[in-house]
Amino acid sequence: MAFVNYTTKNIAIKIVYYGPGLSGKTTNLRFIYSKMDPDSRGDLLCLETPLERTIFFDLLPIKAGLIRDFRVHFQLMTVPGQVFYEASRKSVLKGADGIVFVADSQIPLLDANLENFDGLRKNLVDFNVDLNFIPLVFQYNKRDLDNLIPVETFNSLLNPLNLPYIESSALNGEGVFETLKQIAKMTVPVVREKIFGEKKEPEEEEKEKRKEAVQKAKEEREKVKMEREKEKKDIEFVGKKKDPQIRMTKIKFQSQADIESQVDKLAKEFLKK
Ligand SMILES: Nc1nc2c(ncn2[C@@H]2O[C@H](COP(=O)(O)OP(=O)(O)O)[C@@H](O)[C@H]2O)c(=O)[nH]1
Ligand SMILES: [Mg+2]
Repeated sequence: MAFVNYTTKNIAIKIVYYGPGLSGKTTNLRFIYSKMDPDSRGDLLCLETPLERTIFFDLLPIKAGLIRDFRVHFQLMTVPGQVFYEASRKSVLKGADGIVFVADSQIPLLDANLENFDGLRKNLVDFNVDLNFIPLVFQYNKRDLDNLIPVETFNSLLNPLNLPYIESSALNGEGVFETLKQIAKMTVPVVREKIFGEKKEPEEEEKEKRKEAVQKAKEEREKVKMEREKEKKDIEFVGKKKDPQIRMTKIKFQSQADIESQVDKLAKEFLKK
């Protein structure tokens, strides 16, 4: 749920970039950072916890427009990708107002995308959030590469509700701002409703329709998963590129509980600026 400061008249909206490891979430934030006026954005923060392996996730605060006479800030956050960081993924997800699902379009990564998406759904259930009703945008990333998962496949497996999807090449900046605009467009009215008015429950019929569509996609995903288990190949990732122009501020956290409170604190600090 968005933070509101009634005294300074600021609203912070949390957008989480979710998706499997190396799908391009950080690349999205880096591109946004590099293209935005320093007055309209904060530092790109890179958060790490000293677990067995260092994990990173990123936070980029940006300013954008008004809701009534409240200034709107978006907190763009990424989640750590590795399978064993489910707990960290969950704490980043807590209180998300909108989600961008960044899928990796490389064919060998279809399973990773599907698994990660199922994980997203499960993690939200624990916060009593239904993925069918939270603002959600799909970004099918790495479209500049060869050997791609067709958009139709993605849509039938992940996107039975026909939500907005963007074909992107985050590395080249293609589709990055389009994605951000789309998720902002979907999230702002929901936040506005939550803060300034009654939240309208979707009609029962609409609820049922969405549930059915989602169930069908789930069954299809299971089928694809089973087929692909049989033909698992080695996965090749594209090489990491460092962008020397981007300065990242690193913050170390001591524990899982710390992550949540630190993220909250950072969000509130940015509201004062
Ligand atoms: N070819 C290509 N590579 C990309 C694209 N987006 C990200 N990458 C690369 O994929 C790797 C992982 O990206 P990163 O943003 O760190 O993934 P994250 O784990 O989701 O944060 C990096 O080497 C990126 O340069 C893209 O659109 N096309
Ligand atoms: Mg990352």
